[in-house]
Amino acid sequence: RRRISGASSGLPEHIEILGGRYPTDAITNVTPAILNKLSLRLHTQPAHPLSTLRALIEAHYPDFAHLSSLSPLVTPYKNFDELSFPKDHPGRAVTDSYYVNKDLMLRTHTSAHEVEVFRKGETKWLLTADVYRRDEIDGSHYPVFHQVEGARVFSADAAGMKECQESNADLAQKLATENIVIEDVPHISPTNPVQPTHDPRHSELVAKNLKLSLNTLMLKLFGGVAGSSAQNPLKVRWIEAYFPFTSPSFEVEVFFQGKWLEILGCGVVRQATLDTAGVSNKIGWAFGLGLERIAMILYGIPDIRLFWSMDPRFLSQFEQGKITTFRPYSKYPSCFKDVSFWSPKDKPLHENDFCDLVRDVAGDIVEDVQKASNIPRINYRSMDRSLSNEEVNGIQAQVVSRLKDQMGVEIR
Ligand code: FA5
Ligand code: MG
Repeated sequence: RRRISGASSGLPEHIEILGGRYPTDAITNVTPAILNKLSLRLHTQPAHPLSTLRALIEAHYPDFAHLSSLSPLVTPYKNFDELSFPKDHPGRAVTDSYYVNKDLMLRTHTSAHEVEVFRKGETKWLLTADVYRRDEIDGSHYPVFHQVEGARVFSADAAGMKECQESNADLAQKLATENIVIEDVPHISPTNPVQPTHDPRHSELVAKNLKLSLNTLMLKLFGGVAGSSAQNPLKVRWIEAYFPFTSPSFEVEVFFQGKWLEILGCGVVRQATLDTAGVSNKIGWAFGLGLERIAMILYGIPDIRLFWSMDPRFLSQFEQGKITTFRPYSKYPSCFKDVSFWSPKDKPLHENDFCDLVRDVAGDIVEDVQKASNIPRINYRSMDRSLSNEEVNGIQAQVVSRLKDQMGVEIR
């Protein structure tokens, strides 16, 4: 375990984040490049594709509460423990998540807010937010992306189940069309079990409501895309999944332009979550979907970095509430640089630490980091302009010197 910014490299004792001041410690690994994104909140920027997509999803759930302004700073307890993540879950590692210090982190998913929203007594709600994960660098991975969490709970009694059945009948009508083909899995199975405290009939009804609700959402989002025959009929595939905070659990994939695309994870909410929230008398479902992947498809946006572009050639193409096809502007030339080094045997350099360092130095002009014969190769390319040799060489020199100083590697 190592830090991107060690004390030796000038990590201050405190850092300012969204107007608060927080002490750093031995696991602090947030970088300025990441902290600069916190205030942008793309999902609320008028006319931004992510904002239009959020609004479309909210319009599909008109009688749900729509939340979108919760702080990304959460305790690891909220992000993981409240949701029944085991103590040794890999997502908790400093190589996978961003920590301000041992008691505060950037949420890795919108599920981090489930307990607090259920505790407020909300029974039907959507929550949209920026989420943060340490990851590799390429055209479809970015350390910040956006999720919409959705949930609905019913009272766990005859009245609640009647409400659920009525909702199921309503939704089934909307799906009585030739325009969607659904590949289903059983609501409950030995590998995707009902929770011990649940009546299996209740769990089945709730899982069915979840599926109907999301199938109608998929039809609305993907069913009407102009100019492509690939989604007529739209093909949706349900797959058994596993999450520590739902059971049974599912993933949904949509067949689009020749590929199955994972859109979301979901399931019947684990009763421990509802107990912690003080609403033990409820039973319900939750889902979490990624906005970027859907927006890339609907708008034809080829690179996930574009969402962060301030270039008018990008931003001026969009109008709030309208999905239009992105017109790419010219691609500037790329410049590859290899970084060959030995890392200490006892402290091998983690790929995510390498990528974060590169991202911190180079920002969005790094397109991807690949490996050529096991040597990391950085691909520099700006979305907005031509890079000069001097500029790339200067950035590369900074990458190399920070690798030496902070990561203790030896450059070959
Ligand atoms: C989750 O984050 C769960 N919280 C989802 C959930 C909510 C399950 C409620 C059950 C109940 P996952 O890590 O699979 O699960 O992410 C959910 C979705 O976010 C994915 O299906 C995908 O659409 C999107 N996503 C995940 N990682 C990335 C990434 N690196 N870049 C862009 N989108 C991503
Ligand atoms: Mg997943």
